[in-house]
Amino acid sequence: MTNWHEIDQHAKKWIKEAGEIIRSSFESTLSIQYKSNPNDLVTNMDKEVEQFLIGKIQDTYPDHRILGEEGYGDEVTDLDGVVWIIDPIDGTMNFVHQQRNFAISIGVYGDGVGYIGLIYDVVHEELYHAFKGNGAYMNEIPLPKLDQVKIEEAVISINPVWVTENKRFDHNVIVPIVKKVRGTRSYGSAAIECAYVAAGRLDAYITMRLAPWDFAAGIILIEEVGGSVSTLDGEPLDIISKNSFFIGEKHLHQHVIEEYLKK
Ligand code: 2AM
Ligand code: CA
Ligand code: CA
Ligand code: CA
Repeated sequence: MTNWHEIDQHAKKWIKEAGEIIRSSFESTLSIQYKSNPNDLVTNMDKEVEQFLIGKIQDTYPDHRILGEEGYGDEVTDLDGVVWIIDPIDGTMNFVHQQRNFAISIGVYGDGVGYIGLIYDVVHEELYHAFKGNGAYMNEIPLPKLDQVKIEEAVISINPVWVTENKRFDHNVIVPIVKKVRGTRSYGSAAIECAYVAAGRLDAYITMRLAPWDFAAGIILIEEVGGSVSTLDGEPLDIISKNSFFIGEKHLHQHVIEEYLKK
């Protein structure tokens, strides 16, 4: 039997320790490299934090598998058994340019079911935490279920690039949504955007392509506050693949799917 409460206690401890490693790094010089292109950054801290977390997980749970963005974990192509999905720094560009608006993200799955979601906004010391069936919390304060919101009163997160012509999605479908809502924001960290939707600071988040480590923790938080999670077509996510991504308060989510995205 998997002891999810024990895993939860360990995960919380390790994510806070990883946060401390990042905070103390602000005094030293970063080494920054490009990945696929000059806007796709990785630093020595992304790698160091991923290796730190993987070391802790492997020492304690040698039979668990780990999918991490920077590739120090396992080749994971299915979700059998216990799988940790981790992003050591979500929002690396923010980490490099702003030293804020980034987070550590850890989602723990058992046979494909999300049990534990942790998102740690290191600089603001905000730990968002969800445990399946037990609600979502910010620093141990329970997050209420999301209240119904009308599109005219919604604040949604979307990157402005998606209202310009792009190869992923017809921007002519997105523009009317942006015109209709009360306001738009873009934080540049999918994990923080998920945490903010869960906390009611945002009503929805729309983006065209996220990887498993970007959303693995976030979707567990959203489910625990009664929000909806889907692709832009309104289909369920494939947890171990890249997906388009749309989360939000459930009535707003359904309205946007029916009136804008599926038309
Ligand atoms: P990262 O900082 O961990 O790379 C930025 O809008 C958000 O998208 C961040 O959460 C960022 O995560 C993520 N992101 C950056 N490049 C991406 C890519 N090629 N595919 C999917 N997500 C990406
Ligand atoms: Ca990255
Ligand atoms: Ca990420
Ligand atoms: Ca990352």
